[in-house]
Amino acid sequence: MSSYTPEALEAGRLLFAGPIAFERGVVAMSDLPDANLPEIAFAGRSNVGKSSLINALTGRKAIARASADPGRTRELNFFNVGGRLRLVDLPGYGYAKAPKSAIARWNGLMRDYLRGRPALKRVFVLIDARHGVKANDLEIADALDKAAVSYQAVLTKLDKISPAAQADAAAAAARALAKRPAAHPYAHATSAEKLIGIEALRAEIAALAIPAAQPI
Ligand SMILES: Nc1nc2c(ncn2[C@@H]2O[C@H](COP(=O)(O)OP(=O)(O)O)[C@@H](O)[C@H]2O)c(=O)[nH]1
Ligand SMILES: [Mg+2]
Repeated sequence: MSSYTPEALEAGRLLFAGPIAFERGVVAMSDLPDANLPEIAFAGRSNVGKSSLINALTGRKAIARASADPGRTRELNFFNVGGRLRLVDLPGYGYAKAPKSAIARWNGLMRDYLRGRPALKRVFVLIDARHGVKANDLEIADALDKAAVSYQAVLTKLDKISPAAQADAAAAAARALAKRPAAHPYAHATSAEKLIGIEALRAEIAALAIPAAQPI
């Protein structure tokens, strides 16, 4: 477990209480916004809960379109949080209702982004609490280790497993990534539906943002 000071939790609350806007959907590396803010990306299998988690963090119901139809997110979607950082909703990997050539193109774009983006400060690798770390999560972890991009497991849909299983699931996810060079040792555990673990994740994110402007 990891704990956050009241100051860190307040910094997280304040960051997400301010203005947040969808900035752009990117389909090619040439469309990326200027790398003038830290970026935090959300990666994970289709349907793992990426868009729902971004909605929960921002407290806005549909800023990132969540969908029961897996694989609908085909772009890198950038959200500007108070001019202090960007959240990036990545295309889901795994199942998608699309031709193989299109899937290969999104995967290529995602890999190029993950490998070659100096502004990228952390990748949250979302893991369904019911299913644990899968082979394609480990492929992403391998790519991030190679590129020396810091990443961290975030369990989703915690409400779908029993309270007794919840602590074990987080520990198992952390264990599955342990000893990998770029992996963060602590796994977050969240539910977008029941708003579990959201304050802690906001605090984690706020620590990576550029500092808030001080009132004069
Ligand atoms: N019970 C539960 N369902 C969730 C949670 N997060 C997402 N879902 C559901 O899982 C499905 C996929 O979510 P979505 O955010 O679109 O996944 P994405 O494809 O990774 O962006 C939707 O039906 C969501 O309502 C959660 O924390 N708890
Ligand atoms: Mg989505």
